[in-house]
Amino acid sequence: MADERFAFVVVSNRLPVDRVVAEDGSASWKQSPGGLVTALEPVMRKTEGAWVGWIGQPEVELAPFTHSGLRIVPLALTGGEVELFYEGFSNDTIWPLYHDVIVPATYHRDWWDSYVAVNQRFADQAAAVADVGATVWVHDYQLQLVPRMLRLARPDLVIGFFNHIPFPAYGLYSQLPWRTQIIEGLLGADVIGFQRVSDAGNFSRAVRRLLGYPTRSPFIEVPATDELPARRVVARPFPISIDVVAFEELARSPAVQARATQIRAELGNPKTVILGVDRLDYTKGIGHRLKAFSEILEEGRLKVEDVTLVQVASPSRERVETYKHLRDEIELTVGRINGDFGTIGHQAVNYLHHGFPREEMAALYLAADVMLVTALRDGMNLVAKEYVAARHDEDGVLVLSEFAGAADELKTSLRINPHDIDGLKDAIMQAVDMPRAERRKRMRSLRKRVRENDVGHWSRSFLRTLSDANGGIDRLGADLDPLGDLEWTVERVPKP
Ligand code: GDG
Repeated sequence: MADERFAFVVVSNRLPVDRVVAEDGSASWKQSPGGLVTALEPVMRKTEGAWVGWIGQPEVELAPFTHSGLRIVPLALTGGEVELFYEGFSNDTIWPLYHDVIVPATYHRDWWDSYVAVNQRFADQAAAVADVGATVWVHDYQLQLVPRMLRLARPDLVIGFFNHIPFPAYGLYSQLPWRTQIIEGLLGADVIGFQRVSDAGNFSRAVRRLLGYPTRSPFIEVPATDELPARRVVARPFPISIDVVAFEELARSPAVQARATQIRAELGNPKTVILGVDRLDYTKGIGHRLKAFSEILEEGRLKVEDVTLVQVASPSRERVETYKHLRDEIELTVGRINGDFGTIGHQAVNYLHHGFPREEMAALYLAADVMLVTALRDGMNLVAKEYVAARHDEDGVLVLSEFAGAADELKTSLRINPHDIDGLKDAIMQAVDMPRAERRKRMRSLRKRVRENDVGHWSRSFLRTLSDANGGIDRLGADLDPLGDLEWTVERVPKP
């Protein structure tokens, strides 16, 4: 491994494979189902790329290995680092701050020190495996310092960064004691990608306010310092998506369709099935949705015999205190609603606190007349896109929060403000009562949009922008989409 070098390196906190330890203690690897792997797989294979990341368990040191043709370079984290860098700074400082402080962000200097140290290790590992002039694509909020660290170590590299979560308005961002270091860290990249136009705008404003660099969207002019020459950085939106074809295929399979029918039957064949699918996270607005649903039942606008809300809340960050409280709160509310409105044969809310295979998710989407996405803040929300991709029958109604990135694209959904409980209730009723012709019309146009921008398009347009930012040399030799996508174009402007 010592001299293995790659032309394309992806760096993310978690690796795209999960380590499964059997009862006899033997370990094997399973590819995690995320769309990111699917999107990057063609480029990874073509370039024989490598993926640097953590395996998700503390204190496990592993040598690099190959899994289904992907070169995996694991990076070990100690128990202390998991606590300070991951659960602390990443998930209890940056995550709440970047999601508009729905819960207060916690600032601890020792968490920050660990964040710096771990980011440096990720950067060192990436620098060690990247070939001369390689393209390195760094992902997400856990690794915001890596682009600059990498550039200082390896000025020859082409560096991209994609932020999967929102970037907050300056009024909130300015709370962060290390706000300048983070901005400088990100500006080490050639291209910084965000989910929404507003996220890219918030970032450029933070650069102007904190560093005073000139910006002319999508460009940021970074002046020369003692350490680095002057550079032009691109900061713009690239709305992420899913593998639409694969998801639709799954939903079309006879087994999944049969399972969808069976799910409805198991629920007692109510007139309406409403569905929520989320990681159990305070950003997803699960409490708001439950409140709206219980008031609808209370006011008699729907009867428990006619409607069931299925809420999948997959376990998430269970060691972080805020998440423990959230779980208690949600489960108390579900219990109250079922106690108040349930009958012997009918449960108002079918609450499922566990993860499911993808086949079951697809069957749930097909079984649901109404899909509720009520996020208070969400980078994109892939669940909304999966629901649309699954509905090859052109039926079903998507109720979608305007605070989810997906709302920018999915304009014929019923868009709601989840804080406006009356508005949310009205939208749920509109969805329940919507005539078939209108459902079909709206779903058709959602499906057109989702098909136009699938995850392959997303990754190709990011990599195309990255190669354009470097004088248009397609060093990956990959088959990249031309730009001109999604209401957003980047002029080809020569580097200063
Ligand atoms: C972050 C950003 C952004 C959920 N439960 C199960 C399961 N899931 C799958 C869904 C979907 C994914 O997890 C969740 O994606 P989201 O986009 O909804 O949310 P985050 O996890 O918060 O993701 C988000 C995303 O990054 C990508 O950039 O959109 O805004 O927060 O694919 O289907 N999958 C299976 N079983 C479950 O129980 N198999």
